[in-house]
Amino acid sequence: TAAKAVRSSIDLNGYDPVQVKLMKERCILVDEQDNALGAADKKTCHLMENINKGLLHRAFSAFVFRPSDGKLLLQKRASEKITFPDMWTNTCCSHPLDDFEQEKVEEDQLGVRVAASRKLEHELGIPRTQTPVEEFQYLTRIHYLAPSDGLWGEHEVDYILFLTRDVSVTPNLNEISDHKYVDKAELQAMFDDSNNKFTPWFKLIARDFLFGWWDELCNRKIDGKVVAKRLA
Ligand code: DMA
Ligand code: MN
Repeated sequence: TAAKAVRSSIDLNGYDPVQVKLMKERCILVDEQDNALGAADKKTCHLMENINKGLLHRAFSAFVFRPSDGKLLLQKRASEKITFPDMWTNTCCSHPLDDFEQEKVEEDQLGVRVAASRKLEHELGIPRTQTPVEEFQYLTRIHYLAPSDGLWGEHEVDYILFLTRDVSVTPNLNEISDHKYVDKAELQAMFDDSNNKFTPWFKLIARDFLFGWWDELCNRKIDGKVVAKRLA
């Protein structure tokens, strides 16, 4: 199997010790049809050497929108991150883990929903009560590959989840160095400013899904809240 062909002997000295520990998390390996094949640690999954041999794992990208104005919550990845540091990206990305029984459940995308709720709390300090798993709207899955710095990269089947909810943010500074809410024009202005760096998956998802979503947002307000649903 793919897992046998890979190695994980890269030296992690010199990286942030908290992030190094997180490299022991066990991701769910999948084939290109998202069939689960087993598990491998996060370090193994994110080495380009292994990715180039076809190693692929399951992930999610969560997008949290503010009900009052439909703005999207962005985060800037901390300098401590081993992959894609210091880049602006969507609210939260990570992986459902083989370490937790619940996060392996595929029915109704339960595993990735639970993982999204867990990581929104870990990275942004959003209490799990504010991210009920059934409220995430599942859009689609995308298969993509993106190098980070030569050594590291991503190769994932990525579940895209939208959530429209008021949330309280208490940043975990080991994970995120900044956060902000943006509307479509504000995000476009950020993209146009070459001083800003963005993760490759966020640029891709923004182009293919997010701008269209904002275009189709029903801006009619009910009880003072934007109805964040796609128009029929
Ligand atoms: C990995 O994100 C998932 C995607 C969709 C790129 P990440 O690097 O933020 O995950 P983690 O912080 O758990 O390593
Ligand atoms: Mn990954």
